[in-house]
Amino acid sequence: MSDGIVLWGAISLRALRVHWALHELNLSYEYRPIQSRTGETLTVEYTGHNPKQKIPCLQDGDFTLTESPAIVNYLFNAYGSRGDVHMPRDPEEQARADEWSYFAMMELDAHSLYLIRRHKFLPEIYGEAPVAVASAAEYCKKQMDAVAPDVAKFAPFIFGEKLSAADILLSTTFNFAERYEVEPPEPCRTYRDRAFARPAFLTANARNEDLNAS
Ligand SMILES: N[C@@H](CCC(=O)N[C@@H](CS)C(=O)NCC(=O)O)C(=O)O
Repeated sequence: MSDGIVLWGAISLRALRVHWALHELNLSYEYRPIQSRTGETLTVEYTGHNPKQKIPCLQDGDFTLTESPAIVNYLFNAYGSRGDVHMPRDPEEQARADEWSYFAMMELDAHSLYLIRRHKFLPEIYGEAPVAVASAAEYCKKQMDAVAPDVAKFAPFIFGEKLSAADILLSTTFNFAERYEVEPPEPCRTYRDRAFARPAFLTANARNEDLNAS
């Protein structure tokens, strides 16, 4: 039984964000476990859903959405009442959530980590660029060090006891950094570990690794 939601994307750190949001919100969904760089994102059918030919992609009835942060925020805004999660209560809280989300998506994910991913771990596709990789790693480390004192004050999440959409984006991005060999400072690792110990994360992580459609 599904809630009319379909998620495309498996074995992907960015698809994992969406699996996690769906599980936090107790939403059932159909799963299309297509992977990047297998040709599965290049089919005519999938390109019709996402012309960028990337994962993840979410369908909710007739509504189709790409970009993992947009999907996570959409799910929380549309279905926040289905989970025991934190929704920003006023413009200041929304601004704080945006600040952490854009920091994770831009300063860490887009500016630094995706560059490292492409030029250090996939050089056969994107080419080698050791100077750019070293510079991106240094930049990423500096940015994480800068926010570490604030992360140490999370109790235990950005807005307190309950997990928010911004926590999904931030904690998964600290994890990308570790995966791509840029060690996050201790408060960021502890925060990531707390978030990743949640039952919804563990179930979502197993689903993201599972290649059986359902
Ligand atoms: N900004 C996008 C990035 C999506 C993305 O780059 N996904 C990767 C997998 S994690 C992908 O599909 N790569 C395939 C490719 O670049 O061909 C998001 O956050 O959803």
